[in-house]
Amino acid sequence: MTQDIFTQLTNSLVDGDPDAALELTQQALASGVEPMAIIRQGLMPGMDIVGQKFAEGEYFLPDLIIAADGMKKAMDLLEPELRARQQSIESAGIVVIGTVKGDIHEIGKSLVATMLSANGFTVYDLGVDVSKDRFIAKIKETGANILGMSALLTTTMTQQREVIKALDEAGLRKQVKVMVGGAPVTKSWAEEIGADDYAEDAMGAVHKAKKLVGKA
Ligand code: B12
Repeated sequence: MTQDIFTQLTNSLVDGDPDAALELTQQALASGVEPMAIIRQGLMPGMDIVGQKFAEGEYFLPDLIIAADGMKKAMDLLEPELRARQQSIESAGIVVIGTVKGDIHEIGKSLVATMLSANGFTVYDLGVDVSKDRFIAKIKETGANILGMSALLTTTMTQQREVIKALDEAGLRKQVKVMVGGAPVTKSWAEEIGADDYAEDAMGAVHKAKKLVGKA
């Protein structure tokens, strides 16, 4: 039964039916399926298939947009549920997060932001297409001790390096631990650009962030 709803959720994104994605998410929550399982086992496989079909030339940009719409509708429902399931006592740290300049992919970044905030971090989400100056200004303003940067395109990953350089130049590099992520980002890329860590997914990001501030 649960596997069945996961498959249907995956198909709703692949078939470009955002209303079905929303309805199935509602159904899954109502029947007690954990929100993180809905994301991991239902929605993310759908986005992966859509991405693959796009890369192979079978799907086009409108297909990506419709799938993203379905995922976002589902996430709007899931985010409050994710938050409600975690209790935070003291702030684990202050995080500034955003998707780098030139890149408008927001779903993964927002999921990481939600999970960090659900796990006790104070999170300032700058959204997408964030310039290095905006990252720097927000870190100065908030006294953040973690910076999270998302990049989904091989052409925008390089912005992560630029922001790290700018942090150095602004004398902020010692104050903030830098975490990078996004589909094309790897551990070796993180090392190459001098980031402190990388995580493959939102739960990994929470674990790594806690480690970076000595709370894990
Ligand atoms: C949805 C989507 C879009 C939507 C985005 C809508 C939105 N509001 O976000 C739209 C339609 C706008 C879009 C546009 C484009 N896209 Co697009 N898109 C995707 C798609 C299908 C899914 C991305 C997604 O949301 N995944 C689900 C989330 C939950 O996963 P995630 O983002 O990977 O995030 C997880 C981890 O990476 C990690 N993570 C993410 N961020 C961070 C940050 C930190 C700090 C940490 C620690 C971890 C972390 O944790 C997250 C949660 O688990 C991917 C394919 C794919 N499978 O990735 C292509 C993909 C990323 N897009 C691609 C392309 C080419 C484009 C366009 C250039 C297409 C075009 N010709 O215009 C444009 C670029 C626009 C721009 N300037 O940014 C390519 C990139 C190829 C490359 N290697 O560079 C991909 C890989 C598709 C493909 N296979 O070809 N896209």
